[in-house]
Amino acid sequence: MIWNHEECLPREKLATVQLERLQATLHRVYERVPFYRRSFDEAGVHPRELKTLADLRRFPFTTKADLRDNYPFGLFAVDRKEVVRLHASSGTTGKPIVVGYTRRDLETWTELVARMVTQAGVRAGDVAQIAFSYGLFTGGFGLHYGLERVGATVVPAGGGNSEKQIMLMQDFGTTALVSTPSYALYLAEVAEAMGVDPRSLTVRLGLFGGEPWTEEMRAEIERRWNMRATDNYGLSEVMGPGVAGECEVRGAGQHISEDHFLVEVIDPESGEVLEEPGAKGELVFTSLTKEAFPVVRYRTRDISSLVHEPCACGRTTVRMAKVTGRTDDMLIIRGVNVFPSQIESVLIQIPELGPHYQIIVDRKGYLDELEVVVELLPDCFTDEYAKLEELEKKVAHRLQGVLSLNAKVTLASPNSLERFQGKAKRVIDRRKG
Ligand code: DLL
Repeated sequence: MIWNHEECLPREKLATVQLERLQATLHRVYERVPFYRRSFDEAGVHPRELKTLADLRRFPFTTKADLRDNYPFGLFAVDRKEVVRLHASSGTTGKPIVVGYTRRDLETWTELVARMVTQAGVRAGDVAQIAFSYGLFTGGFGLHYGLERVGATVVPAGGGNSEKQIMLMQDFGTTALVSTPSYALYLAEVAEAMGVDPRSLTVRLGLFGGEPWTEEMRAEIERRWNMRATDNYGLSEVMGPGVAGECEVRGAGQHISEDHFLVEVIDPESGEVLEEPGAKGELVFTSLTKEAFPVVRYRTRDISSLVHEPCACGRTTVRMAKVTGRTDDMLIIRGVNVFPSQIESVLIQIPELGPHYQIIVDRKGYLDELEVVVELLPDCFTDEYAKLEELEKKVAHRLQGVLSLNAKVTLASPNSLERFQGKAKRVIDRRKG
């Protein structure tokens, strides 16, 4: 089912719409936001010089540091009085990144989330339990209004209260769970500990996003819940959830709402736009319809690639492949680039291990050390030292195969590692500071 015919515009028509909106956005920020005027002037470009979509390359990037430097409202393109909602996400320093929405922005957001949840398979009459926190994080409120718009019965459970989440699922007949993928796995554990088999619940669909996850983790969630787990992507700076989401075609990737967000993939080192179809690089977004907080060439630091072939679902928008990590969470350990998602995909394939783990990076002398602490499944827990040692060796060997790096593996007893109700914080880098 398609929510809005604009998801299926012929590509030439879409390009026309994008160009018009892009020109309007550039003029708008140049006139209204001193930061953009300055940065365009410094780069020697003016909005009127943008004649084609490709001309956007001549315009400068915007980074998280620019957002931080203009904290809190410096990048707003409307008077603060027109802003009816604020959200925030973590910055690189103590202060968060603040984003604002006008009434029309909230309407656009609602429509884009309605699109996204429809393409994932939510229908009127579904009972959608939102286990994202409602607050400055865009997850809770962002999903909420779009789900209501499609006619789902929304259960605004919020983050945390895990046992209660399970009870609500049982009593309300929840059919769709909305959360981070790691919380979905945790909730399965909580249910099991309560003596409830998650597979026996009515949850048939998961809408997961907010953090990177692997295909292996998807398979694990689907197995434990007997549900279809879908991925959706967004970031506060660009809007929140609803930037992109998977359709019902398995493995197709996430359709980007290109009539509202122009996407580029760049080489994170050189900043050059990568033209080859399927090239992997950093996603860069320009908003096309936002009023309060437009962004021009915002560098997401998220690594992905684009799929341009037409999708069997009929939508004409490009799709993004699963995000494999961020340029800034990439760990460099003894000169080797390591993405936490690589480690996860190894761990999750080893049947004795549970889905909870921690990556600790430290420096001993001049040498970086990688330690992976991972929980054993309760059934595989033993106090036979030799068996544990053998398993640790096996895990280390598999990690070596994927990372080309020796890792110290520590098996932890079941339920000993910290659990997260929002985004999991799995990397501890002790080399910093
Ligand atoms: O996490 C928005 C969101 C909420 C998306 C709920 C989906 C569902 P931020 O807190 O600003 O916004 O964090 C954005 O999270 O740049 C990615 O690095 C990461 N991220 C978000 N969704 C995904 C995903 C929300 N599906 C940052 N896969 C982004 C991988 C994701 N990473």
